[in-house]
Amino acid sequence: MTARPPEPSRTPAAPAAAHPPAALSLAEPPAVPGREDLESLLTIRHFENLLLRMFAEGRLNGTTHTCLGQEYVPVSLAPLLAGDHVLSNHRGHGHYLALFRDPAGLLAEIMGRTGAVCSGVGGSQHIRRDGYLSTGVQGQSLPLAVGIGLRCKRTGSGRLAAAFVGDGTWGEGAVYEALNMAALWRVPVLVVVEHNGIAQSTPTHAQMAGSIADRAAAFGIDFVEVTGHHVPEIRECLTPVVRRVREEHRPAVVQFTTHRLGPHSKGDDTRDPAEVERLRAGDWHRELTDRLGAPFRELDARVRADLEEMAREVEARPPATWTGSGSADPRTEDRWPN
Ligand SMILES: Cc1ncc(C[n+]2csc(CCOP(=O)(O)OP(=O)(O)O)c2C)c(N)n1
Ligand SMILES: [Mg+2]
Repeated sequence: MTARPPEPSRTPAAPAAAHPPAALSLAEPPAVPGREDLESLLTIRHFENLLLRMFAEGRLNGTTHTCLGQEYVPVSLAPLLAGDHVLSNHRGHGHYLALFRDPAGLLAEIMGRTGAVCSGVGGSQHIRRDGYLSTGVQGQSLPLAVGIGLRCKRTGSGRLAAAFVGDGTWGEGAVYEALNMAALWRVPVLVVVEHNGIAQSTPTHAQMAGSIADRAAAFGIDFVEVTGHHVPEIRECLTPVVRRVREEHRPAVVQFTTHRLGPHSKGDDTRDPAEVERLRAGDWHRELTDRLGAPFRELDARVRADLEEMAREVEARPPATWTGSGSADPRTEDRWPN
């Protein structure tokens, strides 16, 4: 089963019929992602591996948080959120790459080289482009998303605000103030939770009482749990959920129950290697390699080689220069705050 339907919501104004269909019937075996999705998945996987290698080789400074194992989350959602406001977090490379397919702009940003998407002043965690904004401050994005979503509703723009957060971020009080306003004012906000069971080095069970589902229910907010990693099915399941947020202004929380395969940031994995190896056994990349064989391995090798080449080219560029605030970068169309 890929996704569990939401529990009945207690939002008073909402008729019961507004909820998603009870069960998603899955094709067996699961559908294979299309070419574009495969390329996005592999681009994110190899981009993140490349960053870890470059750090180990002393070619990168600062810090980074890779989304290894979680790549399918933003890839599933990207076409559903085209043109929307997307608020990302510290683990945001996959969110950015799935939406913009711009590994060179992101690497240049991380390295502070010409062509950087934010002129090199944002780095790994603070990216702004079109309606996309990331922050390394846990929980900061939710109040922002509610404000932006409210503006979307009032202007009738048809857009929504989606915020990606981790499970550990549910320890931040701002999350609950934001959920309260989102429910009360019927704001088109989609909260995407990447529940990887850990926050830095603290397992979720050691820091979270109850569940995210119950917390959403406390505010009468729709909740959906996604437990699989098959992009076409996840997208199909979430299409009506996103539509309801957008058109009926019903906030929703979608929890992806997922796995972090890499360290928290660069080399700080405190877990037992055997546990990580167990998680790797269920990785989408391993499954697609087994199922698709040679064509997948060829695509995998090509994407990886292209990124290596891109990295060499970006590394050789001169430093980025920042000319001040505003939308100097032609890629950044000013979509705020509509
Ligand atoms: C307000 C705030 N507190 C603490 C941190 C330090 N910090 C960075 S990531 C992280 C863990 C976040 O865990 P989770 O929300 O589960 O996301 P994950 O890293 O698992 O993707 C913490 C505590 C921060 N960035 N912001
Ligand atoms: Mg986490």
